[in-house]
Amino acid sequence: MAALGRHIIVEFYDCNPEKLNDVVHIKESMEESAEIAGATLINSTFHHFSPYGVSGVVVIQESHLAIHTWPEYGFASVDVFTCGDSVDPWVSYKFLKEAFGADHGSAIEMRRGEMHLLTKKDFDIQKHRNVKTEASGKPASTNDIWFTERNNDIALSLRHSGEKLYEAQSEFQKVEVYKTNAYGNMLTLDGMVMTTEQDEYGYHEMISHVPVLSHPNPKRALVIGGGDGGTARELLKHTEIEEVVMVEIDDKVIEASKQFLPGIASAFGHPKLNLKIEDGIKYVKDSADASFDIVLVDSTDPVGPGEGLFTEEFYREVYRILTPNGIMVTQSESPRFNQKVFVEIHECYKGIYGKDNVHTYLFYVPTYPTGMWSFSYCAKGDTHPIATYQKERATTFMKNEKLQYYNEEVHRSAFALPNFVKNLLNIK
Ligand code: SPD
Repeated sequence: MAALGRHIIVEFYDCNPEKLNDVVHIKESMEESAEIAGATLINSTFHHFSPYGVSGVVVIQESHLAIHTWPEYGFASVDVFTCGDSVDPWVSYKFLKEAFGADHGSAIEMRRGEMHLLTKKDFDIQKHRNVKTEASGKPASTNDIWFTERNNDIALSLRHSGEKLYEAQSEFQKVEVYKTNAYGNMLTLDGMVMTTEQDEYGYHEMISHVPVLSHPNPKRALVIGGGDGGTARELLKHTEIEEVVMVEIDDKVIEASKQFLPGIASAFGHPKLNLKIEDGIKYVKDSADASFDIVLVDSTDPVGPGEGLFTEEFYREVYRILTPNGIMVTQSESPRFNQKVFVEIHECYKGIYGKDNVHTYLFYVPTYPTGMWSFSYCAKGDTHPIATYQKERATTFMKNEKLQYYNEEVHRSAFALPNFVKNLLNIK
């Protein structure tokens, strides 16, 4: 052989965008293309980037294959680098062109390590042979596949099994459930993490118990969104609440959660739960004045169907349907990850409820980018999350319910904001 290796640099055009955004499909195709070309797999690592794009590498005993995809352009760039005579990179090329549904492709081949330019060094190769590796035959291949949620500067990655437990493109969004290694099953909407089995309790306990235990007599609660069921589950632990109306726009979220997040979705079917599959914005608009004591906006992020839940018009309607002592709590994004939205919606709340009636609180959620997330407590009347918080009621409730995150100290301390957050919100 006149060179150590062959390297083909490939461009695939007009591919199927869905396929180029499917990390599992890409990983499997890249691995299979290596195997049929005669290569031996060592390991692979693949990342999906929210909302679109996949990068990955397959390490083979004979070098590597790498890919980067731009689903929005139907474009994939692929490198196939092989050493030795037993692997043909063009076999991988043909297979991948088919696998990505490419209309056309182009490639250039480079010879790597031209023999006439190389000089053998004084290096006793026998001395370095790893007898154990040779004796065991084929090296063990490892699986390394990651889900990544990111903005331009920050990302959070979770390793998963590569198996998608649920996948549906609903009228509103892409609904998926992955099996993660560290956090159990995970629900994502349009590539953004909504909840996982192992850390959901922080979000659901804090969005519910803080307002309910700060309200003197909560009877009717409304949840906007919250299709996984976790918020309703927590609200329904309060026996004084007579009815929880939950309005979720997307029945696929409920279907996926019932099937793959049964612990979170455990309150569906509860006699006090009045579940409505419809647009929450319209539901609020059509509701009577002063009809709910508690309104929880358990929304997605402000893109897709969640966008309208981050508008002044919607929050004014929520204010109208609250009883005089009513409380609205919204998920209000992250002070780091979504700083602009975080600041803007707080300004908006203050304009509606008054500066002294809006109280931001923080909680930790390891599976959301940056791990720091916020809720906003907005009081129509005189309730205050610390001053009117009912400590004894909270203690009894906590003991009975064996909560995993919420307790009375956490309730109070969640409102203690770091200086950088105070500065963002202009709090002295
Ligand atoms: N980036 C995640 C924003 C919060 C989304 N809502 C979570 C739903 C949990 N019930």
